[in-house]
Amino acid sequence: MRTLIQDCINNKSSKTPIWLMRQAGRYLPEFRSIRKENQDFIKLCLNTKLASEITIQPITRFDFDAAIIFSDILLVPFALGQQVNFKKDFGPDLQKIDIEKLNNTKKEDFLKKLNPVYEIIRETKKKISEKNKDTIGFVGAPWTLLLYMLNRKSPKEGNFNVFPKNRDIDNILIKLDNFLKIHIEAQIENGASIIQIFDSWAGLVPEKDLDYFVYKPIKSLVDFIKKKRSISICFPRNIDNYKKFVENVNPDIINIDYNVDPSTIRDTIDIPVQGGFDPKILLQNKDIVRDEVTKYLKTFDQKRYIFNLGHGVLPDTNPDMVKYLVDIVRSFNG
Ligand code: 1CP
Repeated sequence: MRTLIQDCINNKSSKTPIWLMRQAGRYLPEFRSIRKENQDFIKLCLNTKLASEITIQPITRFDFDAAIIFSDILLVPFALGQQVNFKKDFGPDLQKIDIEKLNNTKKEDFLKKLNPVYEIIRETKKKISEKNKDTIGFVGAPWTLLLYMLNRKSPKEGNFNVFPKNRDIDNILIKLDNFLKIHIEAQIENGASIIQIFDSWAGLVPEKDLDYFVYKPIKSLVDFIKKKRSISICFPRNIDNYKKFVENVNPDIINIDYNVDPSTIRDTIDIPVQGGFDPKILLQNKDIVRDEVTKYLKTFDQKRYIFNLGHGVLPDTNPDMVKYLVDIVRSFNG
């Protein structure tokens, strides 16, 4: 049976599906209580029982149309031999890259390290099997992973050094392409019906380098997902020109950020669109939320649109507001 998202992108339903990036996360008290007892974030992502429970938490509360696996894009550098710590009030802290280790990583060892992720997908599928919802697996795009691997911390607030294109970079990108495909394939084989590719730092790439760092590497993954008969969603966050991205990469669904004008997107892009709603609006009062959500939905009325945010749910968001949001979206056209 097709899910609501699949019906939406095939033009078979006028109902707007909804799920939210970071729907499993710090705004939920039930997540925070597990997190408090599990200080090591990577370990938590690899704990089959807890990670599948966290994945389901927002489904139980809000009945979203898709469950995104509780995991992280930085598990790939971790499985390629680079140590990753998540430090409180700092973010990810990566050990210096060891090219030798990267070059010597074997497929079997990589898959063994990430095997809990695939079990989490199977567990999640089992738990929502009666609900006809999508299970979303994901990866970080090569550029965003490369950036974390070389910068060793978040590049937010200009906190990063530009690096030159050279043979080392070429080599890392080739390795990432290879191992991301292995990770994508295993997620699909274990039950992920959609793969979202997060290029969170695409906005930092200069126009002249977009082809090398963004379009080509992501297109390679999107083509692979197509070959596996799964669905791809791309989120090249803060990129200047989404239309050009879509023309070059041709994903099934494009996720937009909240800095772009949604009506321009609607008028210039023909493929299904996801997201875009500013997560900060959910910190306002209910009247504002209702007006803004309704305005957003009207912009995409009659179009193939999946409601989501232009970035993740903020930690200070009141879960009651998320419930309110879901009710507005569901009553808009149902
Ligand atoms: O309790 C905590 O401190 C952990 C916070 C947290 C969570 C809940 C992190 C640390 N990662 C996650 C889960 C996560 N990460 C998901 C789960 C599924 C869901 O959406 O519910 C997903 C899809 C991600 C993906 C991810 N991780 C991205 C891409 C999306 C984005 O936010 O731009 C990125 C960049 C990361 C790296 C990461 N993970 C966590 C942090 C603090 C960061 C760094 C962010 C930064 O550089 O500012």
